[in-house]
Amino acid sequence: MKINRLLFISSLLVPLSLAGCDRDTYDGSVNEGDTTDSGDGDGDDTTEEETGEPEPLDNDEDGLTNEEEAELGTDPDKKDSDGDNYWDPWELAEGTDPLDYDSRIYTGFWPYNPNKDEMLQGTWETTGKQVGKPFPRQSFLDQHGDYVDIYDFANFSVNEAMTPAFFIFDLSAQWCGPCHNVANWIKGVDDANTSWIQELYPTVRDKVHSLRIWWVTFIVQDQAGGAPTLADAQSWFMVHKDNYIPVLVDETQQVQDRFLGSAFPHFFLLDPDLLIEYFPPPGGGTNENPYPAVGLVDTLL
Ligand SMILES: [Ca+2]
Ligand SMILES: [Ca+2]
Ligand SMILES: [Ca+2]
Repeated sequence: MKINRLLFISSLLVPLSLAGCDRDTYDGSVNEGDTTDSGDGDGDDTTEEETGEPEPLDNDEDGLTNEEEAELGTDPDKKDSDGDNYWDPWELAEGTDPLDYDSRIYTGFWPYNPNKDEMLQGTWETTGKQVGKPFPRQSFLDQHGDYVDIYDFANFSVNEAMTPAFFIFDLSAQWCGPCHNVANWIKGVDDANTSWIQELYPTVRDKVHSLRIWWVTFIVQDQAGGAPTLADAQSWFMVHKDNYIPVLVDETQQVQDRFLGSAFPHFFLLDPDLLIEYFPPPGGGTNENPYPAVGLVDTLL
């Protein structure tokens, strides 16, 4: 079974890598697909040309015309007028101020995916641990107190390889010592509790910090084993501060109820579209590879 899954992941990697070249990306080409018609309209008899009406200019190709930007006061030559990583039209859509860096969609600078409504929409009814099942579209409270739509992370590709990032979901509990050790390891601590993890999975830290992979920590239980709150994410972030890692609160414990394995910490993989890529079988860990999903990140992603 494990070999089959490995082959499955390997077979996916090539087409996904190739697809990444054409896929919408976060850093400036998201709307290229939408603006191609106006950009290459010279050779085409477009409706506008037939009726003699010129295409409205959109210098920065952010989706807002120069005229609209003049009215709004945003920069017609910058997709992101205030430099907070969020394009002007995204901020208008989400109700933040495109001219104020401190008013931004996510305090944590998480990505924003303007195409998320077009993705396969997972629900709690349709999701599952089987390969290919979509993770539910849900907003979770993060360590900064923002509700984060998990689908905003989909198909994110600003890493050096320009391939969309896979996900490793980490289900941790506040009371769980090994969970805290893993969080320390990822952020870069080398001590007696973390060095063995680094030896087993030497490339994973760098893959997280170069955005090759999204490491997403779900706090699914508080110190007493009950439902977690914002305070748990905040204290987790204070202790294990790593700005690359969203710390999400499983307030309703639905993530735990649907996805917890046989022990904490528990890890599974999702592809860039948030479809289950690998879910470890019960008792799948070994001394050589106690966290098989982390092992796959190390060897394959
Ligand atoms: Ca514009
Ligand atoms: Ca603009
Ligand atoms: Ca902005």
